[in-house]
Parts: sequence; C-alpha cells; structure tokens
Amino acid sequence: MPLRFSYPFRPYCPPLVPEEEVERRSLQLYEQLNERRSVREFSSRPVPRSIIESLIKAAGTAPSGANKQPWMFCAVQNLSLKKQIRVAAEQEEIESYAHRMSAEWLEDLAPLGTDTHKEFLETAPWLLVVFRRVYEFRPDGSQHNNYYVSESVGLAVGFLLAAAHQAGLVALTHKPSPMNFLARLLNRPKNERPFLLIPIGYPVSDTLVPDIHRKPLDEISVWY
Ligand code: IYR
Repeated sequence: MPLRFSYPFRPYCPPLVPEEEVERRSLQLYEQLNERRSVREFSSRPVPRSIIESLIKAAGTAPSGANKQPWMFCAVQNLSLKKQIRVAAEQEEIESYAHRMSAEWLEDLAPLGTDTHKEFLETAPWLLVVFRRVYEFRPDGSQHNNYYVSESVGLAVGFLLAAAHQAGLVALTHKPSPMNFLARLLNRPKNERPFLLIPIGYPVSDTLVPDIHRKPLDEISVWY
C-alpha cells in the first residue's frame, strides 16, 4: 500500500546518562512518587493559572494511539461552575452510595472513609475535568476514529499526577458516576466523554490520609 503521508523523521539524541546516574535517578523518582497521596481535604490557597498550564502541557506529552492525543483538559476555576459541579456530583453520589454500589464495593471503600460529601469540588482552586475524545470531526463534519483512547488518556493523567506531585501540589482522581453531567455543564461536544475529575491545589494543613501501603515488588512483578 502506498504511504499517503509521512512525517519527516529527525534524529533523537537523548543525553547519555552514566549508568550509576541512571541507578540514582530511577531510585530517586520512585522515592519521590512514593510520597504521592490522594488528598480529599483541599485548602482554598490559590494556584496560578501558569502552573496548571504547565501541568496540562506535561500531561499532553504522554504517548497516545497513532499520536491522536485524544484528550481534553477543562480547567475550572470559576466558583459558580465549581459549585454546580459539586451539587451535581453529590446528587449522583447520593444515588450511588444508596443504590448503585454493591455491598461488597461499599465494604471495600469503608476503610478509606469516603462518602457522598464532595466539598473538595468547591474548595480546591482548580478542577481539571478530563475528557476522552472517542473520535474527531473532519472539516466536512464526518468522523475520524481515535485509537486506544482510554489507555492514552490514562497515561496522560498519570503524567499529570506525577507532574503535580513533583511540583508540590496535591490532587485527587475523582470519578462521580455517571459523569454525563460534566459534559452538559461544560458544554462539551459529543465526541468527548468525561474520563476523570481531578481537583488540584494544596491540602489543608492538618489533613489526614489513610495509612495504606503499596504492594511490595514481589507482588506486582514476575521476572522471566
Ligand atoms: N465515586 C465515589 C466512590 C468511590 C469509588 C472508588 I473505586 C474509590 O476508590 C473511591 C470512591 C466517591 O468518590 O466517593
């Protein structure tokens, strides 16, 4: 099949890092990421827009299926919009906790102390509402598929969380369910589906997090 389009290829020369330095850096990043925790109590301390822009740009460097970059980050700072999102999310959560989630699910969540109150949706200075774009519109209005959309957007969110953490901010990956209200409140086009809601900011000074532990290496890896 003839190649219809090709990017020009260019040399890629990442800086050569000596092996002991590779060792040190890999351990250092692990130790840094191991300090990251999901936080549910946010202070209202503002975060400048320029910082959120850098986090989104970091997220946008993630790999994606056919380089389609099938993500959209809606950065919400507006107080009345945050309130509307909180009200709608809490409405869904009340339904979910009362009727939609199984007894086993509620039992799994109980030790983490989550409930239907989502004050963080109003107190955090920024809400990043992440959408996955299942397809694109061509200029003539027809549709063009994206590929591995959830995997791609999941990777981008991972980059975002790592970037926020190393910058000194905290975040929460929150998933009210169902999330259709987000597309409606933010007036998103129909090729975009809500993926995650991520409050970002600073924690209140006395916030507590559950004392959970990471699985050790031998439980998360097999070596061949
Ligand atoms: N979305 C609900 C419930 C919830 C579900 C899981 I899985 C969690 O890890 C945490 C919460 C809520 O946000 O409360």
